[in-house]
Amino acid sequence: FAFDTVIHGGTIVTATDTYKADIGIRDGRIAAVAESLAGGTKRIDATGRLVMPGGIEGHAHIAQESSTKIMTADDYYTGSVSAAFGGNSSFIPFAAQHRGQSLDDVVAIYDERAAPNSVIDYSYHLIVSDPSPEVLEEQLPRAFARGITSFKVFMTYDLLNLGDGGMLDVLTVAKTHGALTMVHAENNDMVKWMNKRLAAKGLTAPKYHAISRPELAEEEAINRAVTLAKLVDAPLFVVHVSTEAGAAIIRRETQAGVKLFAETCPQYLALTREDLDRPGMEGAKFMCSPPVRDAQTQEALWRHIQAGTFMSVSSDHAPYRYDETGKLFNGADVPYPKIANGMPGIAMRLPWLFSEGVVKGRISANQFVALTSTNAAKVFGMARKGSIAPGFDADIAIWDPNETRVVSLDDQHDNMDYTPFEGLTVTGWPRTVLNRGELVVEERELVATRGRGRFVARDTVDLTGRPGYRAPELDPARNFGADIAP
Ligand code: DUC
Ligand code: ZN
Ligand code: ZN
Ligand code: ZN
Repeated sequence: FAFDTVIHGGTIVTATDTYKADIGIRDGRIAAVAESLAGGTKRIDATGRLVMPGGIEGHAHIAQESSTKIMTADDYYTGSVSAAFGGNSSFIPFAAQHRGQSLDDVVAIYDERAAPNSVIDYSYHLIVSDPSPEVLEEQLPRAFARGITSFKVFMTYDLLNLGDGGMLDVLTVAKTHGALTMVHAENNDMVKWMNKRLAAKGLTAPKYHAISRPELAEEEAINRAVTLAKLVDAPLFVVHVSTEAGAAIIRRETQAGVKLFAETCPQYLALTREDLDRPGMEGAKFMCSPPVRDAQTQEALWRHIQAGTFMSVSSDHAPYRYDETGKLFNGADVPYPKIANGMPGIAMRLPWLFSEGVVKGRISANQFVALTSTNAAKVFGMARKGSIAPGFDADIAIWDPNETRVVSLDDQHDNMDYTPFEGLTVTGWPRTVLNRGELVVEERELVATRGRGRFVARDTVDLTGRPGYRAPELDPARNFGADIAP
């Protein structure tokens, strides 16, 4: 047996097991996992280290223009480098359609942005903002056929939200092809009404952003999104859940068999609305949508992570610098609705979750792997990624579980001028990351060449354990006289 690389002496952690073994890699894949492996053109000593599947970042905004034309600070080079330093070996950013644009053009634009630049494997979730008949009947199926098997829709923002009918159309097309619809669930009219009331009182500082997007706006929209998905018995993924009430809906309906998935993000566990209450515009650094909430919500979201309500914890990396290219694009002293929503964090997702989750005893190391890699591989259709076993891609992160550092901007390796995690103490850091057997980061030095990452054509969503829900009127077995089931 000839191996290109052998990782020896480490403790392997997967979503189900923890054990000491060596890993033999050949032609980019894991060829053997055994107690002791000789050989290897390159041998990596992992003594005292944890050897885990590389993270799969399922939610990031990279080289993406917002609907109001503000470009993220990270392109596919800096974004993928930052992801790799954060222990990720692949990621799935969004490819965003602006209204009037064909999805074929959108995919071509993002291919140009990603292919020459990414240092790790990548795919896209398509953001659909304009579900015209051509989009629904031709372009979405074409995107699906080339392995883009998930689509994000919005229930908020005037330039993005589809309305309930548009959502039903997208859900139905996705269902027909085995694709997955992701949803940003906040009630648009509730937010706009709050904005109007706050503006009338002159309350426009960044801290009012958190007030303007009430927890009830998320709860209502999650309930509505799940109800729409039930009508057509389509799978649904609720992104960036930030409330206890929202998580409770996910839990209840998942247990009832609905084809439902959800994530939350470190910012909802680490930050509160008090972080927006800073002098001047500083609070803008902590603005994201949905907004960060309070300590009670943090505890509730942790309980839902422990109980398995969330299938993943994603970064929602949305990097807008604290300058005129990003947060202050519309001016240095503008009301909060004119400030870009989002914060960076792709390099902190895994270290932060490991430190707060595994080191502090809230979750096991196996749960950590499930939440950061294995479940994303299953739900987003990356069958060869997300585990350590013969036949899988050699996507591996080697961690020092004992290294303790205070978080700084230098650790991020992104193109940002701040990190919202600055000053937190984090124990457990990824040191070496491989993607398809190639070193991307070695002992916290970048060794990959620009553009080595490859597009991953994805499979369909794994719906194991989710029988679904049949609306009686759309259930052919009930035969109410008009079969219009999608
Ligand atoms: N939604 C996201 O997913 N990220 C940033 C802002 C937003 O509205
Ligand atoms: Zn060995
Ligand atoms: Zn969103
Ligand atoms: Zn996002």
